[in-house]
Amino acid sequence: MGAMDNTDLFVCIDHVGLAVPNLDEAIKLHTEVFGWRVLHRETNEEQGVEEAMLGTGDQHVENAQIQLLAPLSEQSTIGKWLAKNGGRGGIQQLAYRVKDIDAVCATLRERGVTLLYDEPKIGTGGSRIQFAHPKNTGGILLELVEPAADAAH
Ligand code: V0V
Repeated sequence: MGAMDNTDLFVCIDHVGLAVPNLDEAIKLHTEVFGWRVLHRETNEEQGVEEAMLGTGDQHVENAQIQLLAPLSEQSTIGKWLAKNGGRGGIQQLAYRVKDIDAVCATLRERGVTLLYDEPKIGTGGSRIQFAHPKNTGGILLELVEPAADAAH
C-alpha cells in the first residue's frame, strides 16, 4: 500500500481522553460544571475501561469529544496510569479521527511510528482503534479512531 498524502491522514481531533478515578463523579463535574453532555457510555473489557463520551449541546460532525476513562482494575492501563500520576485524573490520550485506519496505520508504520497492535481493536461505539506509542510521538499517547460505519459522524 503506497504512502498517503499528509492531507489524507487525519480528519480531525476525535476526542481527548481523560483518565478519571471515578466515572460518575467525573461525569457530574463535566456535565454540571462544564456543561458537556453524555453522548454514550459503555464498558470495554478488552481495554479495561468503563468510559463515557461527552459532547457539546450542539454537536456537529467535526466537534471533538471528551472521553472519560475509568479503570476496571488497578492492573488495567488506566489503573496503572492513575497510580503513576498520584491517583489524580489527567489527560491520558489524544485521539485523531481517520477514514481508513488500515491505510493510515500502513503509512505511519512506513514512517517508523511504533503502533501498539498488529491489527486495530474495537473501541467506543464499535469504532476501530489503534495507538501510537508515546516514544514516537513527542511524549503523547496518540490514538487513531475509525468511527463505526453507522456512527453519527
Ligand atoms: C505511559 N507513558 C505515557 C503514557 N503512558 N506517556 C504519555 N501518555 C501516556 N498515556 C510513558 C511513560 O511515562 C513511560 O515513559 C513509558 O511511556 C512507559 O510507561 P509505563 O508506565 O511502563 O506504561 P506501559 O508501557 O505499561 O503502557 C504504556 C502504553 C499503554 C502506551 C503501552 O498505555 C497502552 O497500552 N495504551 C493503549 C491502550 C489504552 O490506553 N487503553 C485505555 C483507553 P518513560 O518513563 O519510559 O520515558 S481505551 C480507549 O481509548 C477506548 C476504548 C476508545 O477510545 O474507544
